[in-house]
Amino acid sequence: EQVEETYIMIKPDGVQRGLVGEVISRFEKKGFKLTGLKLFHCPKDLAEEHYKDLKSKSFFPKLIDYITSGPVVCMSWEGIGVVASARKLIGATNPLQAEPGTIRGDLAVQTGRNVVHGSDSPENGKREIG
Ligand code: DAT
Ligand code: MG
Repeated sequence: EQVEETYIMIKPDGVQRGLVGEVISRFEKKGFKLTGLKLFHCPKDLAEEHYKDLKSKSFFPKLIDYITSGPVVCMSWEGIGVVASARKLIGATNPLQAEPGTIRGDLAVQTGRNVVHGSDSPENGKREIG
């Protein structure tokens, strides 16, 4: 396991519902290091670039509308094995399938409103932080 960085984003529903502190707290308590943070209203073209791997999916237009619907909190987190570990802390994409104890398992119901994004590989971590 190596020191790496991942991109974590609190999505508009998470910001709107007042879950920013809760999400940050879980990564802090785990022991990861916050290396960057900003509140940001994502423009459409950047949202499409961020989710470019999903461009062919039927839900893509709704996903872009949702992610650009309000401010998000953009963060980079550093630590040993942080990319995979963050995905475990976040839980499964569908919150109804996410284990209790995970962010999505504890705090969300709908796939289209699943509170938080986490990079799925160290390469995508670098790309998404950029
Ligand atoms: P994850 O966010 O767990 O990495 P993903 O990369 O497959 O999941 O998809 C990105 C986001 O797109 C996901 O957080 C919510 C949305 N999404 C994925 N699958 C969906 C589906 N079947 N219906 C609606 N939205 C979906
Ligand atoms: Mg993903």
